[in-house]
Amino acid sequence: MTPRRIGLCLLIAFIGTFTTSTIVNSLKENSEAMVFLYGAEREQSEEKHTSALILPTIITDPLGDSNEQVDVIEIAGASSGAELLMEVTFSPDTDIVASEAGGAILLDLDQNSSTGKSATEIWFGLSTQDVGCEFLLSLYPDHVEVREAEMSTIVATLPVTQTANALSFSVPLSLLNNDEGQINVVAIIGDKDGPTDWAPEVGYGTITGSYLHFIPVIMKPE
Ligand SMILES: [Ca+2]
Ligand SMILES: [Ca+2]
Ligand SMILES: [Ca+2]
Repeated sequence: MTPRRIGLCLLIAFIGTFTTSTIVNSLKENSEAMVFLYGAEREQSEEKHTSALILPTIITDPLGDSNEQVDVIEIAGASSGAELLMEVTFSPDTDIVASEAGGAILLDLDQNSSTGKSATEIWFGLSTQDVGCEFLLSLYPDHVEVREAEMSTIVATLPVTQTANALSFSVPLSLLNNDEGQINVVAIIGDKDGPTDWAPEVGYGTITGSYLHFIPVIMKPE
């Protein structure tokens, strides 16, 4: 007999109505009950979905490749129609507060490395980090500064949510030249004394502009 599906619900929510901390905290607290996907709906399956994708991973970086204490391992990000949402995850032994972990996140809004500032023009970026950034984010444990890249002018200071080994935040796209949300990204991560890790060291990660959806949570009968 074909298993009867129960508990099928489809909630499509524009994330712009939530704050980042609400999203992240809610998803972490409800990871067993909620599947959070970004962009196009993925194929439904007969399996019970138990894993939660909080934000899509756009950059992974090796664990243990930093000579210093601050070691980034993942950057996740997505955009809704109104906001850029990001989360920077550090190694479990990174002490975010003691190290004053943070860094510079370079945003290539037009996805064109020949426009804007190159990574080498921004705080010890690498020549192999292939962006031309129009904006950058100066990340600290408790806040993030949105800077226009050309003159490094601060256009806004926004709150950061800190968890055990990650920092997350949201930036209204209205602060980023009303970008449509497709953005190439590289990061120069560091501590209070300087850079300690780069992500990625070659190329870039890409945030894809689309709406965020809650999609069906399908559960089999026990
Ligand atoms: Ca690393
Ligand atoms: Ca550019
Ligand atoms: Ca764009």
